[in-house]
Amino acid sequence: MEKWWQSSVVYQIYPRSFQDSNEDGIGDLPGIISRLDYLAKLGIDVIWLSPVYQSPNDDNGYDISNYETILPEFGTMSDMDLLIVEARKRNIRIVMDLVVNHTSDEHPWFSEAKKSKDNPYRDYYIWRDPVKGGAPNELQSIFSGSAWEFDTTSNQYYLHLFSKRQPDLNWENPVVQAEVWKLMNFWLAKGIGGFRMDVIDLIGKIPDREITGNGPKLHDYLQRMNQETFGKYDVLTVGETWGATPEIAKLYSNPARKELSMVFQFEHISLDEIPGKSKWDSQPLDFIKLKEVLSKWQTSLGTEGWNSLFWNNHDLPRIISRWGNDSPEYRIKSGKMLAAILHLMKGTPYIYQGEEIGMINTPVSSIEEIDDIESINMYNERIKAGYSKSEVLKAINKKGRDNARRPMQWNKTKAAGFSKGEPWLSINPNFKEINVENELEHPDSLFYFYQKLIQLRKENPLVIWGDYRELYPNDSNLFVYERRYQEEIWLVVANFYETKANFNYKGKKVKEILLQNYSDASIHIENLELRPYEVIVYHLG
Ligand code: TEU
Ligand code: CA
Repeated sequence: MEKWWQSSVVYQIYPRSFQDSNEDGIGDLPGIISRLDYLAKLGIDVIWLSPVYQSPNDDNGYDISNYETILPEFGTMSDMDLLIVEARKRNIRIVMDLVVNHTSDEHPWFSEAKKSKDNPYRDYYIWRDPVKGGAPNELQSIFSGSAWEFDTTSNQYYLHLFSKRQPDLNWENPVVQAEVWKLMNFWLAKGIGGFRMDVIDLIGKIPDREITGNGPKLHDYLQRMNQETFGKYDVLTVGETWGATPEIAKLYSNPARKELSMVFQFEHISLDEIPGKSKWDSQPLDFIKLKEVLSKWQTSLGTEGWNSLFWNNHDLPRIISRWGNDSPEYRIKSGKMLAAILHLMKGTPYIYQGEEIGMINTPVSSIEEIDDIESINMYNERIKAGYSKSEVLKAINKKGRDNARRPMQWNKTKAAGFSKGEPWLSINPNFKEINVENELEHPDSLFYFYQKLIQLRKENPLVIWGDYRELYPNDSNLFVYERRYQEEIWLVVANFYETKANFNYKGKKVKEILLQNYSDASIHIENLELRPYEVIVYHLG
């Protein structure tokens, strides 16, 4: 059965950096409301809103201290209600970020829990006695250092897979589960469009066996969650699932299992990491492998699962800087090429704010310019371990999360139209060239290219349902695939690099060119020379 979210395009908003409305330099809900017409013009169907709940902002909202109130910096609950209504008027649904692997250490549950071993909230979290005078085991935090923090009041350790201000909830406790169902139902009753579930693959953890991802009880919990909460609604649920293989993705998203709508998995986007090391240890992208991985996900789910399509989010560097080319000459060309490859695949595409106008990374020259806790903790750890400042900064400039979190560039006025005050995080100095206003003035812009891709998806069932077949898998420049649906065949031919590349195709003739990033693409596919980052979409027949 077809679901609305299978033909939708999602736009992710990082509220702190989208649009400020009251000159405090922090993006907010009224700011988002004022930009809904812009998003409607782009053509998206869903907004995934990164967390806007009460939070001390140790991890910018991914540390929640009250799930049912809005952080005053972002506005009020009536602003939130208005956002839901105003978005709906434009056929846009709001998907909330559900962060329930952990809470903030300022959540009342944790304030109570740490009071004493017999506090009624103690079992909301994961506490263990010291072992041989130290941490219970070797589990590491994703934000550097041990995942165990010692609590002097009770002489026990608590678990935190992220910062020590993000204690992990104890999902084995049924009372914790009931609390989560309750807060989810609170939001569902407001008419939201669903949930994006932060690190949901970690909730089935067994810390004593050092199992974190894909724990044995994970899918039981999700089936129960579905039953107790969103199963009664027609909503989109997407799990952030770092360690998913296609087989695991089917467990999450096979409709017959009644868990989630889709996975958001990272196999393709982790390919420039040295295997077994961290995201900070980069290796050049293996392009053949990238094609293999993306193609594998296209063909392996069938009707037993659904996948997300993305290059970017608030944790990842900007894709044009990463795998495209962010020089003035090729920024737009490579951005269009990357967009076309992704958006003409099967799955639900996600656009991260600023991606549609080709925003790029913002290199820094000192750690003082960085806000992100993950980067700062890693910096301190590596400096202690003897790395040089310059090599650590190099890694941060390549992979650091602030690259995605600099304010949205709306126009060429002060602070890029993001705020009339001093932005909470500095703006990329390129905002006079790269901004929304500029994009909207030029018919050839990246914005209109994304708009066109969304329109193609809306108007052609082939993009949503068509079979996928990769061609020339071993070509070291070209990404080529075809989509087939009923009698229709589309052929996507992309040159991933700056060097020219030849393409020779024998078979069907070209009916028309559906999309291109140069203005004079050739229809002679039997012998084609692709220019730098050229992408052409052919309708064959
Ligand atoms: O991310 C999980 C996660 O493992 C990554 O953020 C990781 O830290 C790294 O940046 C990958 O490049 C989710 C959220 O998306 C992230 O923003 C939160 O910090 C994290 O969970 C904790 O809630
Ligand atoms: Ca504000």
